[in-house]
Amino acid sequence: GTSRKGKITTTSGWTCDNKPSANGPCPNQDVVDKLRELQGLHRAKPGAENSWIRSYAEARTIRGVGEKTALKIMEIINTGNLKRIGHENTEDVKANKLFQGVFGVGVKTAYMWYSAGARTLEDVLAGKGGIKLTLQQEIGIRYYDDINERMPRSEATAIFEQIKRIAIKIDPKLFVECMGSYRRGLDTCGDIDVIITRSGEDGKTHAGAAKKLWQACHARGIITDDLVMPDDWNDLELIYRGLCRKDTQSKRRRIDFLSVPWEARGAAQLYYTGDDIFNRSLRLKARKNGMALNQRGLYGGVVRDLNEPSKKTISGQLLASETEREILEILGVPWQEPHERVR
Ligand code: DCP
Ligand code: MG
Ligand code: MN
Repeated sequence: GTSRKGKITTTSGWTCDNKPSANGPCPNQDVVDKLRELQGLHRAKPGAENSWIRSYAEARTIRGVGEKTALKIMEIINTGNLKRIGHENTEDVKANKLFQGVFGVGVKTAYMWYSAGARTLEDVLAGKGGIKLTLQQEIGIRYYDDINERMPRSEATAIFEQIKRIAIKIDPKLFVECMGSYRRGLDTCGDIDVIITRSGEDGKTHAGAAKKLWQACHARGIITDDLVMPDDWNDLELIYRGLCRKDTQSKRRRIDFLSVPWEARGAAQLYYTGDDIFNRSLRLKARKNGMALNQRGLYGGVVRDLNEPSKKTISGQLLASETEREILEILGVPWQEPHERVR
């Protein structure tokens, strides 16, 4: 992928092509072969995209790919196997699924651990076959069950209310809002997605606000562990990922911070509310109309390389970014409440 650590892109760690690497043959060669087959099929279709598939959402937006095919593609990506061709519940599929439940672990690392002889998380922790863990992976294993469990909405509310109180104390002009599945009104949340910005009308920016909030949340024991730190806490746009808890008796939960400039809040809200399929369809709509949408704004006059539609030759001028409404209006999409933006 093109993702920079801590930046907003998909989280897939897809790096294999069907070439042997310096470390020997690609460990996911079977998956690559299967995806290539699919890619070949979809290239032949009008309007099909030439890009790698990273998520169910992406798979789903390829013309001709229905729910079933998309699920199969995700299955190949996530497990390295396709049930339909008789690999269900084999030892390797089970171990790979288990390992990919560790935060930050994708097909590649899971396969490495399996190849080193590990079959359980205990094996991995014991360093079987010379396995070396990053700090992030250690935390991911220590709180494996907590992290993989969705929390009740009430717990997300309780955690977010504490964070909001802290934010207002730091600076009453700070704007913090709980996004993602929470804003869409779901009754369980996989994590807590907090957007952080600050009205800049007094000439001050939000720079440094996220860092202060992060430090204060640590000091109060709300944030307990860091998983992905931003490149620079003073950046005007940054992402942080960690663990938090409601109180000392509660389970660890995943928390994400997204800090953006005030001017970009609408685009960021739209992106961070999702869901991912809704986002994907908005982006496609923008693209079809010579525009481009990302978490920073909606851009017009975007000219793309005909052979590589993902490459922009002219990056275009900003059309809207301050409010979700403006962006949807220019896109020609009727307003949808967050709870309506669902798959
Ligand atoms: N997002 C996206 N594409 C991705 C990842 C995220 O568009 N590949 C956007 C849409 C998501 C939002 O970011 O709704 C938050 O991401 P989460 O992974 O936290 O997803 P949700 O909050 O929607 O679901 P969950 O309850 O599982 O956290
Ligand atoms: Mg979420
Ligand atoms: Mn999240």
